[in-house]
Amino acid sequence: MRLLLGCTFTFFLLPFLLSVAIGEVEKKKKNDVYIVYMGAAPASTSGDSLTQSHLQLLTSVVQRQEQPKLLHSYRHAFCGFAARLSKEEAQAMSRKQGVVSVFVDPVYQLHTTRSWDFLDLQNSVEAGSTPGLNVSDTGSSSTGADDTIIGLLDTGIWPESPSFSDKGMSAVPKRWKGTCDKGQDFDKSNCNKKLIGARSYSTDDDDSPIPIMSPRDDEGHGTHTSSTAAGSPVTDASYYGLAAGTAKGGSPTSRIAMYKVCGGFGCAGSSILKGFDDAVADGVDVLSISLGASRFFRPDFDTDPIAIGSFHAVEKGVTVVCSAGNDGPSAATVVNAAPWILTVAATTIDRYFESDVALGGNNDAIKGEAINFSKLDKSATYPLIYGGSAKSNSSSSTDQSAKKKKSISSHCELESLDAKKIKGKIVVCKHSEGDTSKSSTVSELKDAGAIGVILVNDKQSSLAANYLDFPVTEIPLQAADELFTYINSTKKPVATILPTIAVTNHKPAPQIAYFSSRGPSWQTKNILKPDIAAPGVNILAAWPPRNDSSEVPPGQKPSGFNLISGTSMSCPHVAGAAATVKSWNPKWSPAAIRSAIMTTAIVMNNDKTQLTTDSGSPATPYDFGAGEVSPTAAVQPGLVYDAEPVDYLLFLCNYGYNTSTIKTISNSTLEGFECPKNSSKDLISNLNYPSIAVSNLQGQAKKTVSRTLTNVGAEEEITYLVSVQSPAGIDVKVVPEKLQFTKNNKKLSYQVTFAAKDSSLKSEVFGWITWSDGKHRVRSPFVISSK
Ligand SMILES: *[C@@H]1O[C@H](CO)[C@@H](O)[C@H](O)[C@H]1NC(C)=O
Ligand SMILES: *[C@@H]1O[C@H](CO)[C@@H](O)[C@H](O)[C@H]1NC(C)=O
Ligand SMILES: *[C@@H]1O[C@H](CO)[C@@H](O)[C@H](O)[C@H]1NC(C)=O
Ligand SMILES: *[C@@H]1O[C@H](CO)[C@@H](O)[C@H](O)[C@H]1NC(C)=O
Ligand SMILES: *[C@@H]1O[C@H](CO)[C@@H](O)[C@H](O)[C@H]1NC(C)=O
Ligand SMILES: *[C@@H]1O[C@H](CO)[C@@H](O)[C@H](O)[C@H]1NC(C)=O
Ligand SMILES: *[C@@H]1O[C@H](CO)[C@@H](O)[C@H](O)[C@H]1NC(C)=O
Ligand SMILES: CC(=O)N[C@H]1CO[C@H](CO)[C@@H](O)[C@@H]1O
Repeated sequence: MRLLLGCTFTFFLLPFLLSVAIGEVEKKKKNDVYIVYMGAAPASTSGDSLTQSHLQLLTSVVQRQEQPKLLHSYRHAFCGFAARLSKEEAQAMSRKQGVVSVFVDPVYQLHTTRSWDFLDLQNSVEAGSTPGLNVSDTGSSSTGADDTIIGLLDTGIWPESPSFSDKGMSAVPKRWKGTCDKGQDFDKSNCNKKLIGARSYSTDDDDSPIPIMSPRDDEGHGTHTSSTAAGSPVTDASYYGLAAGTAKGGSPTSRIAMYKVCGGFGCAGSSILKGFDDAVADGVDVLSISLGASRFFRPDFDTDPIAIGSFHAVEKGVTVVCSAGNDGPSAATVVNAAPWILTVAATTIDRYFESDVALGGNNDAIKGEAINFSKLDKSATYPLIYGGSAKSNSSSSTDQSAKKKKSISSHCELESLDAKKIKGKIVVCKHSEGDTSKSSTVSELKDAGAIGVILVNDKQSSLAANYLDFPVTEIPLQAADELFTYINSTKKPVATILPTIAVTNHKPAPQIAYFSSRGPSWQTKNILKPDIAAPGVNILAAWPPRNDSSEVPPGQKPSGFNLISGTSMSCPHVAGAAATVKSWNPKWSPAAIRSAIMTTAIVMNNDKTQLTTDSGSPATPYDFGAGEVSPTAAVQPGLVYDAEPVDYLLFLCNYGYNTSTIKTISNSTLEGFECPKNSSKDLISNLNYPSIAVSNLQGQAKKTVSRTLTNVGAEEEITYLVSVQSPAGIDVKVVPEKLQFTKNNKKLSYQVTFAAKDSSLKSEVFGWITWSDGKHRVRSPFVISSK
């Protein structure tokens, strides 16, 4: 008899119930919401009977007076539910047969850097230079591009935005099973042939008679990401004249389905799972997810709603693209790093927002970066003062604290400054990481009567912060000498802050944004993460045109576009690319689509040199994965590294899950599945991934990994040759060095052996393995680490 019943639950098999004395539990405090994850949904059972069995299971554990309630029942892509449970009930639940894991509903965060603290913004798919597909380049005559559907788990959508116009689009594909939820300020008429689905999820179990939940976007984030992924072209888009051009999504012909899983508080794991469950059942092709756990939270694969939901989505052929997080530049900060996810890092684009400082005398202007809506005169006539020269002398102090005060006054900590000295002046402040936030410092100075602020950053940032109507610009410390020399050289220094202009063709670009989360993954060093990089700095895309004073410059109308930043903005660029690849190659698996995107990525910037971070240091695959996405090249990769769901099960074996857990997690028809006896963390490197990661290579050791390539090119008989870029200290041998594909041989394997030449291997080194037929270039990064 099979021990595991997957999601189904049968009473007679259950051991007696733990008697939790629950009738007595006071109703004083609401119990936490828990997620009960029960693995794959059985193909044959109807949704309603599953919900019924979930309710039975819940009732068997909960013995309170009131009837327990399911907050959500997951029953399409996978099985489980969310409900309020006491700790004891949760423990009892986790011992039930068929239950994989029981965990407190986590709250995840959006991966945008935007916040008042930092009001740094979002940047969207660049107007004008969208890396969209030039269809005439692909050599394909198919017009399949119409019918891919991109689902987003996000904050909702502003359906009236011109980016969601369905002008010229064909009828909604017949296979679509989604719906357009009715809610506050939202109904069926808000959906069209572009926005074909919209659902929203409540985390509240109070039966509310008024449908306050609605797919309408109260935040802006979901509107921005949706239009970045698949927005229709909008001419004359700009942010108050800045970044003007045509705004369009990465796959402007794709449809959009919004699953609103986030509110002002963040994104509940229970809603995220419901979004996955519905999106898979509705029939999306690609999911774009710009949110994740905090990097300190570290849920494992069976307690992370994104890992769970995406596993089952990928099992059903849906490509899942997620943001890597905004916790860079520290190492090991990447999230959403499961090997079935395509994980996206953020880069700059070749546009930045320049707001220069003009000094009195015969000085040149100093280049600064910020967005302002100020009304300062263009001639340098405003008095200028350095915060360090404006310190207050009110309190008597010891040498020590005087010194400290001087340093904080140079950083314009308000209590250290003499308001009289700064009134009516442009104030120069140094800024370091860990200081009071820039936006707070600026608003305090503004309240104290300053007429403008020049921030001197000791850390370069590629974000143009938005200070609305107050004149502010930011310059890097390296560029500040001239400013300080000038201030020192005269009794009455004067300056002005010039209007912001958008400078394009900026070099070098792309660069890795400092905030972009970095590899390696904390879960395993044998999978290289992140996978790919895409634009995520100062991205222009659609925005709800709300009258919100923190967003609208005084005297201006609300803007239907906004500039914001984050890996949140990078993710939908890649989701758009994935939809494009899928539309030209409808039969490809999520792994093949990922491979196409990764092996065709770009690793040079527009200066024809190696990618760097935005502070100028060389970047590595731990920063950008396989490189910057190239949507056009990804359509025709030549070869792909494919993988099936069973490959991910072997990964889970090697990672440490046992056969019985894995059989519950996965499609229960895989009855014969057993974890190999030799399962080990080392064998994770053998997952047929488009990059290679090998850890623990110490001393003079060797490690061999294998890979299999599938020919997806137009020619059946074709020969590929390998070339290797090896790092110092490592011998890399590929066998064979030539792959000859034929009609009967679409798949060919090769082995790579990495040998440490001496025992002095640095913590990690990187290299590249590239297969080429003269036309296609199939490139994989690798990382070898000693630990
Ligand atoms: C399990 O996999 C089989 C074969 O791939 C498929 O036919 C079936 O629909 C899957 N069942 C579920 C519940 O995903
Ligand atoms: C698209 O590609 C074709 C052929 O390479 C080229 O002639 C055309 O100018 C390109 N169009 C755009 C908009 O880049
Ligand atoms: C600080 O000292 C200067 C002279 O050194 C004096 O003119 C000024 O009034 C003092 N300010 C305060 C707030 O005591
Ligand atoms: C300007 O003068 C201050 C002291 O008043 C000194 O610390 C600083 O190094 C000088 N800066 C330059 C660029 O001369
Ligand atoms: C914003 O305010 C203006 C004028 O106060 C008003 O006409 C407009 O309808 C408002 N827009 C929204 C979206 O509330
Ligand atoms: C498999 O792992 C789960 C979770 O760690 C554990 O509860 C279970 O007893 C294990 N099963 C076997 C057969 O080892
Ligand atoms: C592990 O065992 C499987 C059989 O279960 C075998 O095919 C495979 O070659 C083994 N791998 C290694 C690295 O020993
Ligand atoms: C984007 C923007 O409106 N920038 C403004 C910054 O301030 C100058 C005046 O100093 C305006 O002319 C710009 O338009």
